[in-house]
Amino acid sequence: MAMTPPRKIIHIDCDCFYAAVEVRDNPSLRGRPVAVGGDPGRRGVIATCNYEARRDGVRSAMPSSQALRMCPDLVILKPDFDKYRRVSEQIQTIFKRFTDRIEPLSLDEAFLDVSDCQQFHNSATRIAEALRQQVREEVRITVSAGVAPNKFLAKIASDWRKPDGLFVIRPEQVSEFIGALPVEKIFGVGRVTAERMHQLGIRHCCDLQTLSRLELGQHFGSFGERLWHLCRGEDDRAVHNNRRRKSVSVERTFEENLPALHHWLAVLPALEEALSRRLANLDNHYLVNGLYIKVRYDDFTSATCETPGGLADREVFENLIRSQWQRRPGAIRLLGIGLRLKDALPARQQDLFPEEKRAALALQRAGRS
Ligand code: DCP
Ligand code: MG
Repeated sequence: MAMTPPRKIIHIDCDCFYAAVEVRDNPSLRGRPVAVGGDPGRRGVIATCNYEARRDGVRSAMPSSQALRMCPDLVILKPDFDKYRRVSEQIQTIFKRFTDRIEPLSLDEAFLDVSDCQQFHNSATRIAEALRQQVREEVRITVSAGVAPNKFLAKIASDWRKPDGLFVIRPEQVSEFIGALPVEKIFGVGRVTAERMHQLGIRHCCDLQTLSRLELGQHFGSFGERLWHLCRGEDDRAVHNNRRRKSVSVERTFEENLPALHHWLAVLPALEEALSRRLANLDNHYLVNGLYIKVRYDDFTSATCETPGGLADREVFENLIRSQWQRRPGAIRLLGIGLRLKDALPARQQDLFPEEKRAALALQRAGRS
């Protein structure tokens, strides 16, 4: 069997992205602990913070009030998502100088497949350095990069020398690198799974490698098969350009918990309106492929309730909220609604599928209203 040469994947992740952009635009903040996030008096949380603030223990998703207690000098700024989107687009144009095989994961993160890039004699390491330098000079923020033969390892590598770092895992280094990797670094291994592994005496990927596929399946269910590959540093997922949006949703956190079903339902009109605005901003090559609601209870556990279907209709959301209340009544601090999306057929083919056409029209109406 002919062996295909290993891929050359770069994973780019901006350093404390929102905070870096804010400090860039306001030099008086340089050297001070800075966070971007919500108002501490209104249950706001930290979206991100710079490394000065991280030294005091401030972290993403921490309540802003707690962050201020840990770091009293912390400057908390309101997010400016439009600005971050513009900066993100500017970075993407730099990526496009090297390849068009780009898969953005979020505003500040992307995979690039540079296997066929002819610049720098096809050296992925030098391409990554050039990318980092061009972003630094033209956008004036720093990004960290990981270079590896696949996405899984490239993503771990970009984190390895953060901030402003580059880390390269060559194909011949994979087996040594992965063996020593703590299991917590595997994407999909959260706190609970890691704890279970520790109880089995498994701390590093080399320990996982001693388990058979069958044993991995017995301990970790459907994740077992994927784990078998990941703990060997294997990942054959391709870099998909223009990843399509899979869902669109809006949610609200309340200043006071909502204790009763009628309170839950009362929020729905405002959420629907916000969702419509979101939809209006999407191009319309999507069809609705399911509806869901999400709640977070006062003990911070979350739940979602979902139904298939193509029409984004008030009654369906109401029924989902009612079923969640039946499943578990109680006070909630957050409620969200969302739509699962799938790609629409080209307009001409829609005539062949009246159901899909109807759904597309409903989506457009929802977007306009
Ligand atoms: N973000 C957020 N809420 C979170 C995590 C992140 O709003 N819980 C936002 C703010 C970040 C951006 O997403 O700037 C990118 O997320 P990262 O996890 O990459 O975090 P940063 O880029 O801020 O920091 P790092 O230097 O660790 O990459
Ligand atoms: Mg980042």
